[in-house]
Amino acid sequence: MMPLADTLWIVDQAKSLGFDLCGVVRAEQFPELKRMPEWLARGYAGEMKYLADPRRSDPQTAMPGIRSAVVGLLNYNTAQPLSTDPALPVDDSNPSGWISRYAWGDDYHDVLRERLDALVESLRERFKGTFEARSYVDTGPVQERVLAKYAGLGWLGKNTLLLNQILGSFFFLGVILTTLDLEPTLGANELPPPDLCGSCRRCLDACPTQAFVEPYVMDARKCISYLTIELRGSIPEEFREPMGNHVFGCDICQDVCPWNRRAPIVTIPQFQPRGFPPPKENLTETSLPPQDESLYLPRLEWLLGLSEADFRENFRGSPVKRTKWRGLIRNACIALGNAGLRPGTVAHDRISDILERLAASQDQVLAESASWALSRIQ
Ligand code: B12
Ligand code: SF4
Ligand code: SF4
Repeated sequence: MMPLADTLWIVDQAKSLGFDLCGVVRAEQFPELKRMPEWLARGYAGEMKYLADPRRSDPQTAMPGIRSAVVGLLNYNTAQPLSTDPALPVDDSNPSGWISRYAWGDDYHDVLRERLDALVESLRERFKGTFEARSYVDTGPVQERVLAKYAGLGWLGKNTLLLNQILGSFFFLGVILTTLDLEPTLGANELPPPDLCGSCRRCLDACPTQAFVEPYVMDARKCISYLTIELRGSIPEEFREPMGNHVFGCDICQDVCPWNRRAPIVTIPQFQPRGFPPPKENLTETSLPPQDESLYLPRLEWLLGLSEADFRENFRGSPVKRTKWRGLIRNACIALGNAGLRPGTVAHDRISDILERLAASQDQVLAESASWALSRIQ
């Protein structure tokens, strides 16, 4: 095994490349991973078939010759208020949707990959000889939170996320899997950070779709993040009303977490909410009044009116592109069905027109979602 000094050097190097924290862990089958077959057998993964890859249950099989994983953590806790903040502006005649904090700016996969690749480069400069080192952000056949826990970066909370006593949970994880035999960050007799959830159960009680079947266990099929991003078909009826104004992801089980209350704010430009200038063309007296648009509380009517070309342009290099135009419009329909629009208002007339057009679409999912929204606002 390589000396501890090499591990300390890697951690320093990761921090100098902009990671908030970094830890090294041996590739082993940690206890949490043994529950994976049962979790899958219960059907909790829904359509996320890739989660059944058996390598995900045992890091020793994730890459030929693997010995260690380097885990990098990057904070995305931008300054804007939380989705649960009672002071958020509410305008029934001009309703806004909620896009998850992680998706306001540039795609985190790209931001983290760039930093991880730079770290791999420095490993190649420092460590001579042949070794393999591959960087992954979500894409590797590993469970990043479990590796991060045993790399000493935090504990797995009742909301299933990794929490850190200082940083809370609004951060991303990325890993480098390597054949280098690195000394782990935690010593042989050291345990990972303790679980500080205690008797708290705020996340469990606040989840609008009751996605937690018990503390630490999620039925992902019920999570708004899954429903708005991963699910391709129609959103099951029972979840539509609980979805509220969510159009992409959900932050509620993190927003209510006491460990996020005093978490440090980041100013990384790539994670700040994207903004768009108001459209200049084809405005009439009855058009949506032009204003600067933002991915922080975007106007639902603006989202609903985006063409496929607008979508491609606005969401290039953004996490939102994952749900595709069709997914975002489907989600905006559901959110508008929940928005309490008052009949007889100009906004109601305009939105009804767009929904009626969508209800006549050849696309079954869009047509059905728009019809549902119309049935709720008429
Ligand atoms: C699939 C996935 C999702 C799915 C499933 C979520 C989940 N909790 O697993 C969906 C789409 C819902 C999702 C949502 C989100 N995600 Co996500 N997601 C992933 C991904 C790609 C894989 C995670 C995975 O393997 N899940 C599978 C299950 C099996 O894992 P599990 O919940 O830990 O299940 C274990 C426990 O239940 C345990 N267990 C303990 N007790 C018991 C008891 C019983 C009876 C059983 C059966 C099991 C059990 O055993 C299970 C197996 O080990 C990771 C990236 C990666 N490659 O790791 C990002 C990741 C976890 N996601 C992330 C983020 C940011 C989010 C969102 C915040 C995005 C958003 N705002 O919308 C939400 C958060 C929702 C939440 N509370 O988790 C971050 C988390 C960072 C952090 N602080 O932890 C990650 C690490 C991505 C990244 N690169 O940064 N995500
Ligand atoms: S992200 Fe939202 S829907 Fe998903 S588990 Fe957390 S609170 Fe529930
Ligand atoms: S809200 Fe409470 S129970 Fe949930 S993760 Fe945070 S501390 Fe743990």
